[in-house]
This record gives sequence, structure tokens and C-alpha cells, in this order.
Amino acid sequence: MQRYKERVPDVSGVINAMIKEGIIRQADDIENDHIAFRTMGVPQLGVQSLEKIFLHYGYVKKEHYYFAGKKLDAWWYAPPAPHYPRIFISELRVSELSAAAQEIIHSYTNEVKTDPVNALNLDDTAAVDRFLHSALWRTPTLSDYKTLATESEYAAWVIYNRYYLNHFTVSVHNLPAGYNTVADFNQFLEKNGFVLNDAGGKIKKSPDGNLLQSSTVAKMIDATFANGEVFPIAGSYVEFAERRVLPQFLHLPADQIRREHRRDGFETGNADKIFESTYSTQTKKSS
Ligand code: OOG
Ligand code: NI
Repeated sequence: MQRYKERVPDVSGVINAMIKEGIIRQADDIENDHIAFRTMGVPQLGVQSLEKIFLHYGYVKKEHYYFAGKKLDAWWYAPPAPHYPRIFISELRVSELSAAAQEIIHSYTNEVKTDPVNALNLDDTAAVDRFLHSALWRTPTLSDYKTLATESEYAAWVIYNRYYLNHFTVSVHNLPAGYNTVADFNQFLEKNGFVLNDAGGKIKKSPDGNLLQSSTVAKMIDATFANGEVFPIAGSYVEFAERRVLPQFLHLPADQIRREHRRDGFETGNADKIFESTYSTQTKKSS
């Protein structure tokens, strides 16, 4: 979380606003619904590589999601115990981009000769942490970044940001009344000046009505490219999730509701719009 917190002012912004409002006493009181990573789909990297870290720690691979327009695949991973966050990892279908974009991407990812996770001692948590904060390939040029962005904003984001955490997610359903729905929590956020992603509406709702999500718009950060060129690019964002109690458990008293009684997993239609929290159509509102 360290680098993410430093680069995403909304992280401490949201936590501090929640403490000030008396919703929580300290940051640790927040239930982290899930965290998300983005990757490049090339043979030695991508989901098949990154997921090995989480599988090693007992995460279980669950459903696949496909995003045709954005040329992405994603999977989610269930944690080994309910107090750990779920994990959402997406991957760019690099081979579906133009030859020019593929050439740019490969010029960076080819610096990674073999699957780097295979070389990690996965029991060494400090080494894993260092790996997740490692650069993997050289600092991109601004011109490569811009060329990629015209074709895939996701590609441009990953070429610069590598594996740095994309977002963490505040679970709202266990918060006090008045804040325990995404609708109410969004009101609280907007009252405090946070700008919400409104792609497809500010509340993303699954067809079953039981998974509701919203997110802040990523703020622009001054990124330093090759040769010291500085240019503002999208950082990361914070997400909010409300998982409603499944119909078969609605009879349970409120104090008996646990994670397994609520809607689990993700939703393609919701996720498709949440990705846009770092896309220029949204970030133009926050800068
Ligand atoms: C992930 C977007 C999808 C969700 O919870 O459905 C997502 C991303 O922006 O990398 O976070
Ligand atoms: Ni998410």
C-alpha cells in the first residue's frame, strides 16, 4: 500500500474524511473488499505470472471476465481467509493491438527475459513486496506513452506504472447506517469534494442488483519519462463496494451476516466502467 498511498492523494483523503465524520476510528477499521493489479499479456508476464504469488499464499482462482472493447481479460481470486481482500488481476490482450503498438510494448517487456516470478522466493514476503514495487523494464519515453494511449489507455497506464497497485476498495455494507450503501457513501464523498467516476452512472450495479460499486476519478500526477521529460498522467483511484445479502440469507439476523452470506465476485458490466477511472474521459474532470 505504501507507494499507492504516496501517489494517490484520495487514499488518505478518504480515510481522513471517514475518521473526521466518525464513521471509523482509524484506517485499520476499513474492510478492504479487494485490491486490483494490471498487467501486460505477453508470455513471460501477464496474469499467468503474477497470479503465482497469490496462489502461493492460498488464494483461489475464480471467474474469468472478458472486455472486448478494451481488449482485456481479468480473473478474481478468493482469499484464504475472510479478513484478507479479494484480488482482481487484469491483462491486456497485447496481440490484438496494432503492429506498431505491439512493437512498442515488446520493446519494453522483452527486457524481462523469463518469468520473473519463477525467480522469486515466494516465502520471502519482503522480496515479494520489492518485486511488486520493481520497475520491470526501462522508463518509457513520453512519445511511446502517448502513442500507446491513442490506442489503449490501459496499455499506456501499464507501460508507465507497471505492477504498482491500481486500487484498494472500501467495503461500505458494514459501515454505520447512513454510510452503508454506495448511494449514501457517494453522497458523503461528494459532500467532501471527491470527484466520482460517472461512466455508465456513478453507481455501477450488477444485473442481480446485489453488487454496487463506485470509484473516485484518478488524479493526474507529474510523471517523469525517459530523458527527464515530465508530463501529467493518470495515477490510481479508490473504489467503494456494497455487497448485498443473498436472497437465501435474507432471513438471518443482521449480527449473523458474514462475508459468505453476501454477493461475491465481480461483474463485467461494472468493471468495464470502473477501468475508466484512469481514462482521460474521466480524468479530465479531476485535473
Ligand atoms: C480494474 C477495474 C475493475 C472492479 O472492481 O470491477 C474493478 C482496473 O481499473 O484495473 O476494479
Ligand atoms: Ni475494483
